[in-house]
Amino acid sequence: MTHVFRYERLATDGPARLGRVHTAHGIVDTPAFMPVGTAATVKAQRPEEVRATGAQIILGNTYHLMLRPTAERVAKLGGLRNFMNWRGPILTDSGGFQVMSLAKLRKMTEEGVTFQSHIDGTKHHLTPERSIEIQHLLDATITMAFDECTPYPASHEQAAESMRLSMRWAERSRKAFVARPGYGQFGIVQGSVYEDLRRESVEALAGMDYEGYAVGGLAVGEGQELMFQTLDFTCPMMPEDKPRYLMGVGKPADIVGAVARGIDMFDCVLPTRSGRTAQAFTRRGTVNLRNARHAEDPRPLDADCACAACRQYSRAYLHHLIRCDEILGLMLLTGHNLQYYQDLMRSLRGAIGDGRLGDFIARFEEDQARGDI
Ligand code: PRF
Ligand code: ZN
Repeated sequence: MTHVFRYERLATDGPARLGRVHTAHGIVDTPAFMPVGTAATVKAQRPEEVRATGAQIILGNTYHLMLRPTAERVAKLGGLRNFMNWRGPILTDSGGFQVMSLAKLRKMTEEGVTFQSHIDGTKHHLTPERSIEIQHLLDATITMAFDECTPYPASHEQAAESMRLSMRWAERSRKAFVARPGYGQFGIVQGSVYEDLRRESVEALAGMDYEGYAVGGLAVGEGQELMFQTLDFTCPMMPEDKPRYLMGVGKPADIVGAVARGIDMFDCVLPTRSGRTAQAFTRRGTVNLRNARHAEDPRPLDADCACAACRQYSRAYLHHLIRCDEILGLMLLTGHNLQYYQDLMRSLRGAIGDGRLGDFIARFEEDQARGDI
């Protein structure tokens, strides 16, 4: 076990990077996908199952855990890793993004945000200092700076004002961070789709010398083309010797395109939200298992997948479980989707290492376009 937080760049293929993040709680091979464990659980999966898919790091949420069971209680129980029995690094989001998407009666000032819990309506306050304190109480391996995710669309003036507030909050977040060996903090680049604002943001954050840098404010309705355009100019501005994390992304094709542009880390609820959508990700694109066409299909969901759902069950059975709202359906589908995402990341790492990312992407796009048969 290493005790220094460090990013090691092993190979590049164009802007894409193959690397390794060393942390107090283990190594993360990058490009990496972090399954989302919002409420101290990756929904419908035991931590050992999540690990078995190849995941080396998961994401936790300040917002949810501060409300239930509270950060102080998690701290008393040995931190989030002990509490949920995840034996690897955890990155926690800082809470502002979740307040804006979930909480009621939100009020934002220079100091921070005041809001009402979506659970019981109780009033709470989050500031950069309190967010970092909560993330420390959770014992997060990687804490995120407290920011405002600029809504889309935003005028240049709105985006500038929002980004500058995030940069003042980033300053306060960095001061509140208590450095320990193997732990790190990431700053979050904002600036919407404006090149000059992204540059101003990267420069402000680089001066604070974070252990890593995230790109925030994307995948908020701008569409894939504008997201890629923004990454095309933002990634080259970011420090080369630090990991780069694209927050809340995304669909498999978004991840592939972002990796090709120089992103190293991702998180997204898509593979684990499958319970609500019955959507399975496969090498031939997405499949909705609720669809009647699967009702008598004896084939596996994805013949090329090594997950339990694909090795042991038919599409017909998965379809049946989902139609009946059976818990096992959720478990199997989530396990498959997580396996698919981790297999994709492993393939991307292999392709970058071999200098054949271009070929891999051409093949990926062809397969996805072919569709499920
Ligand atoms: N900021 C934070 N968390 C986030 C985002 C952000 O901009 C996004 C945007 N896609 C997802 N999660 N702190
Ligand atoms: Zn599978």
